[in-house]
Amino acid sequence: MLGKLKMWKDKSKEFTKEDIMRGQIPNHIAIIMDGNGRWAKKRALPRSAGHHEGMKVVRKVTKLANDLGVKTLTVYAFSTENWKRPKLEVEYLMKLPEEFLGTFLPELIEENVQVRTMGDKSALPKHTLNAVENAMNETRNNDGLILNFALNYGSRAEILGAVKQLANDYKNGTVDLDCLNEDGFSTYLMTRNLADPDLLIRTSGEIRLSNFMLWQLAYTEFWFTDVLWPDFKDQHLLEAIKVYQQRGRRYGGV
Ligand code: V0D
Repeated sequence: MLGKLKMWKDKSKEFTKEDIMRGQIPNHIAIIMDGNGRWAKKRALPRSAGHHEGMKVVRKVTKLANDLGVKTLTVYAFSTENWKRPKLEVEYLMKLPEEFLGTFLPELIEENVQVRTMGDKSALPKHTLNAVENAMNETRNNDGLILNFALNYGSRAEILGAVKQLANDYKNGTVDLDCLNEDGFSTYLMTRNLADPDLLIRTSGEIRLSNFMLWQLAYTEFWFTDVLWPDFKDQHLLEAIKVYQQRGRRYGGV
């Protein structure tokens, strides 16, 4: 096929794990894993093939992040908007947690990874929910990397839920508005026990947040790439962290 020229490789952008580990490692990395459908289309494969390939990349990235000492990895697996996709595609996606965990849960346990989720799990099919809850139970006492799957997650729904819960607590008299601050409010969010992300990665060339962690990303460094999620390699994660390390983190001060 024409136009399939190999892209120029910039050697100055290649890093080893050891290079990266000499610098500051982000505690929490969040990833919008976009481009699975486009990856499949380029190969004349069904979209499901792209999702399946993307699933394997989640496993690889989890391993590298854990090796680097990242504490939390949040991945956007299914958004509240994704229900609008064709029924068969949604059904396929809902089988991926079982397949992922059926294949990788023993390794995750071995590596001391803790599986968690955020999002409205009540709408998930029973078979999906069972697999996910089993993994959370099996890894509950692990204290290595937290692998946090955003599943049927939307940030506005999360914030609205928090506000409703807060209004309820106000009515009950269990919250004092004069004492409520940002930290207090954030305990109503689904990320209640997690630090805010230090680094957000989005693949596939889209430069937007798509309703992902709007509150939590207030001070986060963003790294966007044209690479499609199934093509995302260790080297890309290392490059994203390198860029993070080179950016001064200033929080709007001097
Ligand atoms: C498809 C690319 C792992 C993005 C990654 C239900 C879209 C592969 C999981 C997974 C999906 C979720 C929970 C869990 C263990 C694994 C997953 C979905 C989609 C949507 F406990 N990959 N993955 N879940 N894709």
